[in-house]
Amino acid sequence: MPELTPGQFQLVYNLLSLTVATMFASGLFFFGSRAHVAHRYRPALLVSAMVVWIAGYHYFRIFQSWDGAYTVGEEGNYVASGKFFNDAYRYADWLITVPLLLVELVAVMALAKSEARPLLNKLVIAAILMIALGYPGEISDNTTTKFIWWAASMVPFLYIYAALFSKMGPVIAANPGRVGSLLALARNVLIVTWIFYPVSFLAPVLGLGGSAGEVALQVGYTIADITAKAGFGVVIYMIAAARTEAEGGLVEGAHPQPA
Ligand SMILES: *C/C=C(C)/C=C/C=C(C)/C=C/C1=C(C)CCCC1(C)C
Repeated sequence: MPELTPGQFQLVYNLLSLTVATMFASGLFFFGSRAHVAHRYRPALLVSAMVVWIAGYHYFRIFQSWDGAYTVGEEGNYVASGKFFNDAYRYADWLITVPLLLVELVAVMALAKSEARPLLNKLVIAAILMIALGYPGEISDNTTTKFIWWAASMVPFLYIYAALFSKMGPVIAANPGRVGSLLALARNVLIVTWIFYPVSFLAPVLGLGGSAGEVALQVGYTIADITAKAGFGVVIYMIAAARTEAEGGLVEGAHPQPA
């Protein structure tokens, strides 16, 4: 772990702490919002809640690990304590949450089962490959090794982008109005926020060495996670609500009244 100034250490420390709070709070919102959408879209909100709760747990562990990995040195700077900083929590988290984010998106696309299944299978396999191929590069200190695994991981990454464009285009076109524009927003939020990951991955090798590289990587991944999980979940909720309204609102009997 590179030596950090107090400001650098605290920036990451506070951001990790804020992320724990954001993830748990948004999970409560997604869970509670299920009652406002039609039955068909409730699983999408449940999955949104699961994603941010899983991430909240992992952020809590990353926060503890970050705190433990540093100690205050003689000159007041933060130096490695000798305890291991476990960055693998991120990859373990992504391995579960990235496929679930794709489940959320496909669920609100409201495709026929015969179309949704094969699409989801392809996306999930690509997502798992993308993360598994990135990990050996993440833990390597060798620039060439990092670039090789980065390039390998970019293949399934770009495949996911291509698949989303080709599959979502017709669905967006078939839903003029609010539902279509929200679906386009969900796709754009995904596409923009996911770019942060391969870029942050490269921060330590693209001129940002040492402490600045480590801080840029932690800040980049964390901001991306908040937007790609909590922010994305809000858009998924908006789509589910707009679809519910377009389909005639909550049907009678969805909320059984006490006799
Ligand atoms: C909530 C977590 C999300 C949405 C994580 C997404 C992660 C990626 C899109 C990661 C992509 C990577 C590459 C395309 C190349 C370098 C290695 C990765 C795994 C950082």
